[in-house]
Amino acid sequence: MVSMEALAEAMGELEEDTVVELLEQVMEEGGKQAQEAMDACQKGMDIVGSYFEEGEYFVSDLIFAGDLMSQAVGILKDALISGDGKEGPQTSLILCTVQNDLHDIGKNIVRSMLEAGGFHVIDLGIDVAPGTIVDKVKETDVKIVLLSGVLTLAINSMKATVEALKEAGLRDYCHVLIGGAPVSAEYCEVVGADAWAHNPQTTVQYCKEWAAVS
Ligand code: B12
Repeated sequence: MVSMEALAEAMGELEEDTVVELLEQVMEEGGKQAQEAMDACQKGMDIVGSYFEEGEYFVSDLIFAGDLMSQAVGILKDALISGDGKEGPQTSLILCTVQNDLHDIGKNIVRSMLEAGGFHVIDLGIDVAPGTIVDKVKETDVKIVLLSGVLTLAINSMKATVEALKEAGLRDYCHVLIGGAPVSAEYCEVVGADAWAHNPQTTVQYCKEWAAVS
């Protein structure tokens, strides 16, 4: 069994070899600890964030941490994602990281989970302006829009996106789900979204419910 404390610590200290070794051990042991390992990696990212705030780490360390986190997701992916994607509703939906935010590791995890759940994900990428999202909703006629954001200021961009959907007369026809580290029930109300989630599994549940009624 892999020690999750050791994994979180190695991630926080950016010890790449140890992180890879521990994650490979999780997979060699059948992947049962994959979700726990994912959570430990995220704890490690919080440690990285604290070091950054304290001035001990720099932007270059954040870049390295991002690469290491992507590598971790790559190793754990097969054990994290269940389902062959064929049983899902095959509904199309839009997913992106909102304007002014360049963080996409969490968004990419959500995308993988949704695809495994049978959804067709139209991924608009990062730093996506409200107008671009509105145009894509019009063009594709999707009924589900998922907004990701990791920076606190992403909340403003999410709110601007919901307002742009309203102005375009589209808000009543599509469900909006927001996710990412700063998101909460309170922010969900501020943004004017239908729901919020941190957990990709909950996201798939919401989307399945909405796909069934749209
Ligand atoms: C890696 C990293 C970066 C990398 C990102 C690389 C990449 N490709 O994404 C780079 C180097 C680009 C970066 C840049 C910056 N970063 Co940065 N970064 C991080 C770090 C260390 C990890 C983020 C991460 O990937 N976490 C792991 C993923 C898996 O977690 P997650 O995104 O939360 O996603 C999960 C859930 O939230 C959820 N989820 C995510 N999206 C969605 C969407 C939906 C719809 C749903 C339902 C769920 C969901 O599912 C995921 C899986 O569980 C964090 C620290 C931290 N504690 O997270 C800081 C952090 C986010 N960064 C921070 C800062 C300040 C910056 C910079 C401003 C630094 C600078 N001075 O330049 C820039 C901003 C650039 C910009 N405009 O966006 C701050 C943000 C502070 C704040 N509150 O706003 C943090 C918190 C660090 C800190 N403590 O100071 N960063």
